[in-house]
Amino acid sequence: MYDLIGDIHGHAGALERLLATLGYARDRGAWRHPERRAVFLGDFIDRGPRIRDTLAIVRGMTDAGTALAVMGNHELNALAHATADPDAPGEFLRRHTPKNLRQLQATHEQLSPGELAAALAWFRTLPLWLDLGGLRVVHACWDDRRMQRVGPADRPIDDAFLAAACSPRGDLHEPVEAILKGKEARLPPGVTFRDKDGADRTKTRVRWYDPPEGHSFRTYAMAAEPIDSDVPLPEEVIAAAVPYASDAVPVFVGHYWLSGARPSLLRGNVACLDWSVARGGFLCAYRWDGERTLDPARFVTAAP
Ligand SMILES: [Mn+2]
Repeated sequence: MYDLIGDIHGHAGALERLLATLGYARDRGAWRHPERRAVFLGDFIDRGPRIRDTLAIVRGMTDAGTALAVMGNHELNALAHATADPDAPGEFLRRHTPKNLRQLQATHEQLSPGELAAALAWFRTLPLWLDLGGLRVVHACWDDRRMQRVGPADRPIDDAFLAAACSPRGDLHEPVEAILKGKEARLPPGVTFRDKDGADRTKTRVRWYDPPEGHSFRTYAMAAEPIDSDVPLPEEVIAAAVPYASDAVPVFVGHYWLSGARPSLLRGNVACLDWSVARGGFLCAYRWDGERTLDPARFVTAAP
């Protein structure tokens, strides 16, 4: 059985406390549990104080076979940041703008060039999602239609894939963005909201798991993005939606910077385990024992 663990972002102390609470102990170089395996939902790097130790713990566990892990958007961004853009000589697939450099700043400060290169080589081995039979794992959004376009979840993350996925003109850009960053809807004219960084946004992340019919922007936006608009969703948002079936096996995601005193489910078979450990929240796990309907009593948390 599996213990799902949300976005860590360099908070190795919280990770060690969480693993200990879950019954894992360090033994022969890796954290292990006698009966269980951990599954990491991506976003290991950036922001937090102990990125090197976070990578050592997660990688030690995946190498030892005591954990699985999927790629987060921060890992994909780091790869794109370091990969030349074949269509723009001298440029990288992810441009080195001040905003993009800021996102990677803590990682660049804490890892030596050799450590960063080793981390990037490992990121290339991470699957984009995991279908484990009784449960599914993806960083931001499970969407069968887009996953079919991307190909097998363990396709090699080579430079050709990165160019197709990370260049806005690449033919895999739209599906990979949806899978690793979630789905967004452009807000009606004149409607904006202020995000946690103080920026005014003209798009909102949507509740991709729910059928969109009959919703307004207010009711279809993710809870962390309160949209003050009862305008119905436009046809193109409804047409592009691939909601997650309510009778499908549970799916676990990270990514969404949820906040609250304690974790809650998005739906009976959809759980987000990103409770903002890197911004005033906590690290969050879910102890899964095969249940088809998730149980909020199975969340386990650790303070940063
Ligand atoms: Mn994250």
